[in-house]
Amino acid sequence: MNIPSNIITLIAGIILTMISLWYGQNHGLMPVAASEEATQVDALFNLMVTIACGLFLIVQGTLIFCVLKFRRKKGDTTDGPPIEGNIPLEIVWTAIPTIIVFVLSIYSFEIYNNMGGLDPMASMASHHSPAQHHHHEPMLAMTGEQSQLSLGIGDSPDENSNSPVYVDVNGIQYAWIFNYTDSGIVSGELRVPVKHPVHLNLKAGDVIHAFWLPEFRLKQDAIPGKDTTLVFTPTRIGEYPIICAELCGAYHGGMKSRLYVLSESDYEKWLQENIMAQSAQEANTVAISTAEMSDAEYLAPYAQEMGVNQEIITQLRPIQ
Ligand SMILES: [Cu+2]
Repeated sequence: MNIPSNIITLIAGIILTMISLWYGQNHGLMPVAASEEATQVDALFNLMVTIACGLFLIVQGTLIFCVLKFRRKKGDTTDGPPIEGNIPLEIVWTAIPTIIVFVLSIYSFEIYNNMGGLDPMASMASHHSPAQHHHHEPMLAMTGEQSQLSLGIGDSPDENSNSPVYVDVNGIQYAWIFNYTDSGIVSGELRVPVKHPVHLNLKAGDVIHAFWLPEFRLKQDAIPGKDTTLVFTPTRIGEYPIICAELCGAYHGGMKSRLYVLSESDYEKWLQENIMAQSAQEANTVAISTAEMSDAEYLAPYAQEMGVNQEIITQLRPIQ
């Protein structure tokens, strides 16, 4: 059997490429992708896995092939041939990694830009004014709160996108507190409607924390005294972990919360229920305020405890 070596090389190359392409799509290393951003990050990650798989097979394949093919024959005590340098080979193995690095850097830069990484100002400027979505005015033209510089991942302006949800996120040792700017709801868990852009404004109350959503492929630092932004669009209804990814103290490992992506109607329902619950709570707080109570109201719980008739207390007059 005498197959020309370049045919063998070609066949090996095809097999290697097919294995790499398959593994790049089927590595199973990532959790489910639950945001628009995740799809882009995964595309880059899959490309890197494909390349890494190909390189691994080439390097390890060559190594194993050489160990078997060029092993010392029995009784052979001669030296190997004195090979010194190979210019074309060196050019090839320098050029290929260079091209790979260029492709990956341009591609990842493109994705970062798509996700609004270079334009976090846009998300600040468009706060509560969707009409301005496409106007990237220079910083000097902005006034008031809009001039506040914010670092982070902004959004890619999209005319067809649904109305955004704005949430202030406060990271403290050891919890995340979510404050819905539009409805005033305060919660320890984040609930968002599916397919609506979510604008998070991150603050830290004590030390640096990091807001990490593995299923959304996003992570953003929460820095004391410096607001940061994170904008994403959930695409998949479900329950996902929120993890603090910055060692922030003794109970850093317990700084976890949940993110619930709800259908639009479920989200509306939750919003209404919580606005009602919150205003009922506020109403209760007012009633309990002792300054506004009559003496009878104030004494009622004590009287009951002491077995004093409610009617006697209503007879009480303030001392003149
Ligand atoms: Cu933390």
